[in-house]
Amino acid sequence: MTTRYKGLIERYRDRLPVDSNTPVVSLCEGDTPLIQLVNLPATTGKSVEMYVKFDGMNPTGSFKDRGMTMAVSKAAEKGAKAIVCASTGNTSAAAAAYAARAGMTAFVLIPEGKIPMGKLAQAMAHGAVVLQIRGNFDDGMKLVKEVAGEAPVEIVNSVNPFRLQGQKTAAFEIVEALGKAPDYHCIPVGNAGNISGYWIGYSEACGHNTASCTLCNGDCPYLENKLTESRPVMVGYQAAGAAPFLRGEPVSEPETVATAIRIGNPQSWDLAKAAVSESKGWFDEISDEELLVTHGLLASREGVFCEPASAISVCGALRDIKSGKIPEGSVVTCTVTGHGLKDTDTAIAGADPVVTIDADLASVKSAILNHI
Ligand code: AN7
Repeated sequence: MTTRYKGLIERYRDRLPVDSNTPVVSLCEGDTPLIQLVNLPATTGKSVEMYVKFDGMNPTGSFKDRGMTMAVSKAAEKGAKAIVCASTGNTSAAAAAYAARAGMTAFVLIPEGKIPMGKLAQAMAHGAVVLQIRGNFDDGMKLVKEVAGEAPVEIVNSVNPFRLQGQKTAAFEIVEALGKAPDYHCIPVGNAGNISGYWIGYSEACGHNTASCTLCNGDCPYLENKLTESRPVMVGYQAAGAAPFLRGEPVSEPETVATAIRIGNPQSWDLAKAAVSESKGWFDEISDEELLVTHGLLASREGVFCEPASAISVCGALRDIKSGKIPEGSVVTCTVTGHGLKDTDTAIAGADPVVTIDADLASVKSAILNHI
């Protein structure tokens, strides 16, 4: 028997809407590390168990691969020849890679000048048709929904329900790794697909065994096959300049250094609101300054190099642990959504400068002694 890991569709086939007719398009996504933080939790002065689900370790460097393997496999099942998405960068990278593998054309709409080079390079290298629009993500999303009615292209943004089906598997992996659900799950919120996907996953993992479940109305298909007994409290963090859930309405000119979540009109509004209210969780906002500090600390104190948007979950969790909103003794998981190599410009701008010295022993020695 081969033990080679073949991606999340094969791993969770019995919990996903696929059958023997579905041509599985996979890059062995999923099965990402759940890394316990060993240095940062102590900075809160409280005792908690804190983990990051490092989904930046997926094949294209973000959690989007989980949804994209499902969306592109289902598009292939329908015989689609082309896919389309709007993106702040990571969805376009994932769409481009999975389309390349499936022999499809990917059309990606990105906001001009607002995605980091790593993500642009991915879309271009995988052969997507990159359409840079003079507008933001929300403008692109609107156009994608319109064009899908006029041209033979399959939308692979998270308005495509298969995306959330793939993304729910991260919750299964966390429950399996911990042997139970965490007490709190903290996550960045942009277009609000991922928080919605996690809630589906955590709910299915425990057979929706809570009184009021908007997902299944008490008729969970997995009740007989539970992985755990409880669901976590869901906490969604937004960048302060792009925080429609805090404002209670769409934001027309979202702005943040965390370009991945520079989104003002989240498509999964209702699902995300339901996840937070059903779990008795909350949304909160984080300033660019705060999230950049945590972005630096995750890399320099924990060895976890993520992109700025991804640090917001850990930043918010640390703040809420310190204030006691998340109680001492809790098991807290934070999704770290994308890899740091996606956005090296922001990382370099925030790090200590490179030291340039002459190529001789005395210079190297004195440089070392200066830093000890
Ligand atoms: C690193 O790529 O929307 O709340 O177009 O890339 O599910 O949207 C990216 C979103 C968090 C927010 N962290 O997740 C896109 C896009 C990273 C991201 C989010 C994104 P959602």
